[in-house]
Amino acid sequence: RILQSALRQAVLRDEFRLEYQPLVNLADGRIVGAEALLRWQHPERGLLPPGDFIALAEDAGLIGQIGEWVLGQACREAANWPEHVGIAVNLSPLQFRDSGLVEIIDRALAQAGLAPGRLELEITETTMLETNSETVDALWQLHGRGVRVALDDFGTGYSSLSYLRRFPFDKIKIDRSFIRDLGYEKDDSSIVLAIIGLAERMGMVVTAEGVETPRQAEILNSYGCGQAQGYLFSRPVSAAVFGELLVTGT
Ligand code: G
Ligand code: G
Ligand code: MN
Ligand code: NA
Repeated sequence: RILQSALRQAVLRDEFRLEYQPLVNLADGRIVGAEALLRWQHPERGLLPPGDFIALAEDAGLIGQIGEWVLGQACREAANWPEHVGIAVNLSPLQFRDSGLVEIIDRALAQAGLAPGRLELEITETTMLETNSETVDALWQLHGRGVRVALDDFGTGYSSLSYLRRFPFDKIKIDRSFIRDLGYEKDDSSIVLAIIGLAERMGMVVTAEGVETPRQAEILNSYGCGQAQGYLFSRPVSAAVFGELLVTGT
């Protein structure tokens, strides 16, 4: 069990790291961006995944501070990459509700010297449940600056198509549970095809998550899915290794 006090110390001691998982353009396999994934370099337990401590960070009131560090670090590291390579950052519902969010993002971009169009914010459907006029306003402000907004884990939460109509989403990320049995489960193929068609007509990019096999990639490409992410291309890797992937081209 991890204690709040240990997490507080981790913030002070700067024990967090980001790993990066490539997002590839399905048609040619080229890297077009990365999703930043948070890890805690615990002094005794080693590298801990976010599932082990994000909920605790939220309960302890630390997610704002940690999330701000994530945004700053992700923007700084992305500023070293070629301009066509973007960076996606996951936002906790609590960060989303913070009235200072737009300012925090402005500052992260300015301090890193990163163009707003290279930053993408990943927001889950569950997060969208808790919207109010202020959060909606923040989304539109960020969108107005050119920051991109992605609806993450699409299809798993309380999916409401009205979100797509009311909010400025630039991208849908299809949850990996729909990708897993692609080509074997007829219903999954229908759902994935429908999401891709919907996104296309609404001018949104689609990313398929959890792509693990060449067959899944092939099917998704034939469906017209623009981007993919998953172990087939790469696991989440350190900034240094991601930099090498950018040079060698996957
Ligand atoms: O890295 P891993 O594959 O274990 O990611 C698990 C989940 O943790 C992801 O689905 C993502 O939503 C969440 N996550 C990863 N990094 C961050 C982060 O920086 N902030 C928040 N709030 N969640 C994150
Ligand atoms: O933000 P999100 O919940 O989508 O976080 C992505 C999570 O999915 C990370 O925990 C990452 O390690 C995991 N992941 C990424 N690619 C794959 C994959 O191909 N297969 C599986 N099973 N998990 C993946
Ligand atoms: Mn995500
Ligand atoms: Na996801």
